[in-house]
Amino acid sequence: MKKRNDWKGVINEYIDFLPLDKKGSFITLLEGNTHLIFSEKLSKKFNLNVYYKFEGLNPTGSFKDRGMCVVISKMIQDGYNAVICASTGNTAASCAAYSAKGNLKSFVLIPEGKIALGKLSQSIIHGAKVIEVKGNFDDALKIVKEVTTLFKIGLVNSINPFRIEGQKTGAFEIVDELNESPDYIFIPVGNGGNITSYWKGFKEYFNIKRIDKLPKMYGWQAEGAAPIVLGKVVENPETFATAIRIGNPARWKDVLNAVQESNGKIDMVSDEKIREAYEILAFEEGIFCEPSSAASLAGLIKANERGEIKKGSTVVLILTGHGLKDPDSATKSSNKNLIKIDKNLKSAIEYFEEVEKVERKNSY
Ligand code: AN7
Repeated sequence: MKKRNDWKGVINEYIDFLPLDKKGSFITLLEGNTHLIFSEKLSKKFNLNVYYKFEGLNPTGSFKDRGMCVVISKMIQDGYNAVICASTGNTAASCAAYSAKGNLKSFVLIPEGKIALGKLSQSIIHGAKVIEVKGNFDDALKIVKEVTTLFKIGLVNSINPFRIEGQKTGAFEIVDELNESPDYIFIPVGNGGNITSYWKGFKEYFNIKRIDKLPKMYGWQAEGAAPIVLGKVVENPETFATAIRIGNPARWKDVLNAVQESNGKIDMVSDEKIREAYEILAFEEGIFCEPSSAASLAGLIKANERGEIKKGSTVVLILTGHGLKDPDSATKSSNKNLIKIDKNLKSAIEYFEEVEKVERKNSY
């Protein structure tokens, strides 16, 4: 496994697998090399080997950085000086940061009032023009596609294949660390760019015989935004996992292809179950991911309850974004842990003794 201090970012590490001009210059914030954290608790509980790939550890706090460094580098090599995307927040934040580094102008279209605060603040501070659309992500993406046919502004959503190329490096890293393919990948699905990318990455490693088996891809949508599971566009998607609040996924066919080819599954989990998984990760594992990322764990719990996962298997859950992106969800979820006391020792003593029932020291 590579040490962090000599990691050069996903482009330099995996250039032989990327369709970029090797002699050109690259934009990198040293993305990738995220932790693969073994879960003793879940492994024991489920009789599996469970790992979390914590993508919240990327430079802007989500997996989007893997694809964004590649697509921004490509845009610069192709002579663009402005880029645009529609976003539920993380693509926008990543686009803003890499554009800042690459001296590109960036425009991000977001659904008004429906993106997490951290993501909005990132987009603003990195200098993107943040355009709020009175509609949802799907409306914003439609506008972006049309704008890029009219103006010389590069489209950096995951319909751009260079995004997929960069994001597939997540699969390479898992194999490089485990030295084999896991049996299952559990991953949240919004537009389906990431599941498409992971599947492409595993297949490429399989084709060069770096691995001799392929994982089953299990993709998870939120119940209120599950067009692929339901087999029809959802006009008004709703979920507290705002990152995957998408009703008409851009990579729909590729998602179906990944799950069918891999003998996996596309399924959905309720907001209640996503919230439970989000809390388990934070309370029991010490991992703070954003709500959408917890769909991976909610999915594993559901699939395991149904007996779909073979005991002893190695399972990797992709935790796509950092919990600090969405402070509101965290404080709302855990407000029972927020205690108020008066400014005197008496009320502190009352709290520790009567509420928490902490034992007094003998010497006291
Ligand atoms: C944390 O930022 O679509 O299935 O515009 O931010 O590849 O879309 C975000 C998606 C999962 C779903 N987890 O990935 C956007 C955007 C997090 C995300 C997804 C997103 P895809």
